[in-house]
Amino acid sequence: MIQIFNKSLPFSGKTAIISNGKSYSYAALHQASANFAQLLLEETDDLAEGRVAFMVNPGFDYVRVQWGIWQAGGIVVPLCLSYPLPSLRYTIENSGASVIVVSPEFEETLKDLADELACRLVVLGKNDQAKTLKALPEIDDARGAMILYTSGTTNLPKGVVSTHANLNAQISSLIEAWKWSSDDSTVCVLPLHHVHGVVNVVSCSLWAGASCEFMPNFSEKAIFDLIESQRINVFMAVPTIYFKLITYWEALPKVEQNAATNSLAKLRLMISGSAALPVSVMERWKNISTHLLLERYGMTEIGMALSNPYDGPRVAGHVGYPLPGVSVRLSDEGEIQVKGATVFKEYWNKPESTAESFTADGWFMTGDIATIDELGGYRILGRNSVDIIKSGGYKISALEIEEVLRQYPGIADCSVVGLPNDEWGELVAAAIVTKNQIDDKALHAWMREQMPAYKTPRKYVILADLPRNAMGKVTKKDVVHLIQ
Ligand code: MCA
Ligand code: AMP
Repeated sequence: MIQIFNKSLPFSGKTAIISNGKSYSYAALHQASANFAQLLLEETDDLAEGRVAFMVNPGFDYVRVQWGIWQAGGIVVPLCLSYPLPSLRYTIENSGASVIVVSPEFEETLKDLADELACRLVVLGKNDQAKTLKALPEIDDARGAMILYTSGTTNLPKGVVSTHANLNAQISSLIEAWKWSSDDSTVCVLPLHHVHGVVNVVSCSLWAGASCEFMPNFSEKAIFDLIESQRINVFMAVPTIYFKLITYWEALPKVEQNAATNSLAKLRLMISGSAALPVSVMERWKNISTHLLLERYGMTEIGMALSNPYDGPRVAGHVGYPLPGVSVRLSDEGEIQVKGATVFKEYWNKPESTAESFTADGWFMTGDIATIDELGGYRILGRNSVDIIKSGGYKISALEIEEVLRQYPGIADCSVVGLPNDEWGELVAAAIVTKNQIDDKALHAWMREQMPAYKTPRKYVILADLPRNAMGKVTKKDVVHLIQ
């Protein structure tokens, strides 16, 4: 049986999920996900690692679909809700999904694509009633469970395949390190096509028998209201979100600031990750909330690897120590390398990329550069690729954006870089060399149709030529200086 399902069985009477103003018990989740598995098994006894892509709103529906796919033996491929059609098409085609599940409002978006690719289209609330009642298949831990797409040093995102064993190891490590229990309650404000939201928040809370509330859209006010209602005691977010919460709190009248601070102080745990937490954000948040944020480090391919201690001292600018069950080392060049049951199985259909990302003795090469202090604590210094940008906690490939930009009429050459930015970590910016006059607004609007908003450049600077080294290679550090 799926571990997370199994682990949560003793909590059947408790609230598992709060979404759209409704509470759902674990029993309701068990029942609804088993029903969804039956629907997927109408024409087969086992999905046998078939991919099921789903574009489903955060909340009870998302989890019942996710658990249903797992129980039917399939691999979940969550789609980003803000993706424009070309990005959705890429993910669905690349993963070879044979079934697409949508919340009703996404039916129109994906109907034609489902037809074209001969995928079965399941619309929640419309054609999602199971007609069969079969024994659910036995799921071996070694089976693929999830494919998440991550941008890397290639121009197109790669699918990271994690097995059930990988997810079980990732979740149980965090349950132990951060002392999750069934007394906890949290809120998910993060997107559900990445590890931070899917594993750290939703899966950990449900594995522990805690409750998880969902917020459909990010809203500073809604987060403060929820914290003041004292319905949650654990909160996780990316540094950009803490920056936004600080800005919001600073604009509140004094009496509301005090009320917010009092409620924040009652939380058990506040965590930051997915991108470097600036020391200034950590200090300002400590003054506002009384919490010294627990910063941790992870990656789609490995889940979480390093974490500041739950009980011991948390050091600003440091990401702490290896998590339970995770082995971490630094190469001679200072690269973080990781081994253990949490490490993913493979890049989907990319055996060469998979092989290239491991050392000969089986350690995953993260591409992040760090140092270790005398106590064994890690501090991230940067990345070994200038082509990877982190903005708002999202990993973005400069090469992917350059590839798209080059297709725009009038662009002769381009170079995409990340500019340091207090709020977003890095801001995506493009230096472009043009053949004729280009209207920035039209270019930006076109880019928004090609890729999700978080990937599109926020600044375009026209240069006569791109700076290059003696070998003719564009020197991105110089691009940053030229357009900053
Ligand atoms: C959005 N906007 C941006 C960016 N994103 N501007 C500059 N840079 C950006 N990156 C603009 C939009 O275009 C819009 O402006 C305005 O901000 C609001 O857009 P919206 O999409 O509504 O943004 P938001 O809802 O305020 O989102 C901010 C956010 C979001 C909540 C911080 O970026 C977010 O959810 N980030 C978390 C990503 C995440 O979960 N990463 C974890 C990856 P306009 O209206 O003018 O267009 S997993 C991972 O990294 C590993 C495993 C790990 O360690 O966790
Ligand atoms: P992703 O591929 O979206 O899973 O992003 C993983 C990357 O996020 C890592 O390789 C790091 O570069 C970065 N990252 C995650 N957590 C931290 C952190 N606490 N400090 C600095 N970088 C981080």
